[in-house]
Amino acid sequence: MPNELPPPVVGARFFFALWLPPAIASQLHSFSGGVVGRCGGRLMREDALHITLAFLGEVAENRLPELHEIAAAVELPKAQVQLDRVGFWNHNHVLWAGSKEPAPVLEKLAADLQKTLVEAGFLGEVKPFVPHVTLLRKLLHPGTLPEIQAHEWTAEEFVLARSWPSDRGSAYEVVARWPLK
Ligand code: 3AM
Repeated sequence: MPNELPPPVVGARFFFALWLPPAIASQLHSFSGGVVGRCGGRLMREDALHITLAFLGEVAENRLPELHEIAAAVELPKAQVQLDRVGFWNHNHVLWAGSKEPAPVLEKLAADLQKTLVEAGFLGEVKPFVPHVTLLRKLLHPGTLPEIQAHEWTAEEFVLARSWPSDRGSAYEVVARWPLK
């Protein structure tokens, strides 16, 4: 079914992403819940777990059809994704899951998509890409970083998602999907 334009949400910020398969999201969410119990932090919702490929910020309503056209025209390969390590960023207090060795095809996916978005004026520049899934926010002291069981899957689609502030932190919604070739 073709992607339809969603009803607007005021202040929504858009991004392209790979959404996690539900079974892997569930396991990572349980794992993260254990970390919150020991160390605090704010748990990401299980159905919001994703790998951001390109963050666009607010997009003018009248440019959304163009964004959809660009995404539909992009020929990107399916990507093998491996989540086999946990990391912590001090600067934003985020605990994340990522890859010890990110697959080059995954890095190319983000780079190609960002390049197309720069050419179309949706992005100012191609940003360095560190494939990761944010698990917890507002974590002050992670202690010794725990090991995770390795998870792997083949991403067969990428999505356009939007987020907006809500009472319980950011709300996330997938608004459109396109297959990887
Ligand atoms: O995938 P993660 O969780 O690392 O932090 C936001 C989230 O990243 C990030 O976009 C993703 C989807 O919301 N984000 C939010 N504001 C941003 C900004 N101004 C941003 N990334 C870059 N610049």
